[in-house]
Amino acid sequence: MGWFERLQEGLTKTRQGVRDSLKRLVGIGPDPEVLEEVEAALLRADIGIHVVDQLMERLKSAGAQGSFEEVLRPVQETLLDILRPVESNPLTSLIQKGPHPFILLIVGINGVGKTTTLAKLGNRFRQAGLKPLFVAGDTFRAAAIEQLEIWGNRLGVDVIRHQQGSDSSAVAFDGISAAKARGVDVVLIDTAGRLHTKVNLMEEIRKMKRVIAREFPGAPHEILLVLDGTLGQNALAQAKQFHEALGVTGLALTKLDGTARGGVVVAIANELHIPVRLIGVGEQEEDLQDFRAQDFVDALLKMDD
Ligand SMILES: Nc1nc2c(ncn2[C@@H]2O[C@H](COP(=O)(O)OP(=O)(O)O)[C@@H](O)[C@H]2O)c(=O)[nH]1
Ligand SMILES: [Mg+2]
Repeated sequence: MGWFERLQEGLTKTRQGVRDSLKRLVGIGPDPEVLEEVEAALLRADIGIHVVDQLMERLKSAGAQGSFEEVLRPVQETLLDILRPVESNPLTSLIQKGPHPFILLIVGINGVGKTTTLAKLGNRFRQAGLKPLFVAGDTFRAAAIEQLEIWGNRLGVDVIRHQQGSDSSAVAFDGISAAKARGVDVVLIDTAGRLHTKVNLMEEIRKMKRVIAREFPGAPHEILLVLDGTLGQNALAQAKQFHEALGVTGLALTKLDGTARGGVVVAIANELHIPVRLIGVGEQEEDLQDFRAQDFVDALLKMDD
């Protein structure tokens, strides 16, 4: 199955609910009862209350529609208007044109897919002819360091690591020194994501940021926040928190292959306007795609039937 099919399959429930309710608008115009159903279905799609309000305004003023395509059109247009501005150039081309080495810090809470996304990115950069370096900045758990080493071995990417429990800023510092010495093009720095000491976590990453900037002025060049697409509105809350604390420059939405809640991408785009760089659609190294607004809206609304 291709990535688009997987995304489309992941969004099946969301799409069916929205489509079934919208279909009832065909031929009858803005009937209040049907509109209420549409509103409920849109809310369940996790695109967020503000976007639902925008859509409802457009649907109410649309008048009677002769076909399903006509009913769908304003919905598609509204979603595209929100998602197009957060589409970005592929990270690979930003790195090829950008500072050297390009330093990328990956942040997010535990279990969202940071380490996996980092590995997938490393794989992709290598395929584009770039030389990546992994830095095991999640020093909190021994398993996290090991996980990154396994990926490094599998992909043939060097890993800079310290012992478990050591200072994450120190390993970031070493990573950058190593990158300069070894002619690395892009440094991917993993971080911890434990939640029970949230304030400390943000402090720790802020410190990493400072140490990185001291060692390489202007860096980190990208602070990539990884969000788990299955978390729905919780992902939006996390995005706000991380953005406020760290100044996020890009987003990766993971697990869109298995979720009914992927519509949250729309809510996040509408509220935070942070470029959405990537979507994760599986657990393997090739299961990472550049975010494309049109593809996403198609997966959210279109069906082959
Ligand atoms: N289905 C699916 N699973 C994913 C995706 N990204 C990551 N995972 C899985 O999510 C789990 C946690 O990932 P990990 O990278 O260790 O998260 P971290 O704690 O943020 O570093 C692992 O089992 C991954 O294989 C994705 O796009 N789709
Ligand atoms: Mg991890």
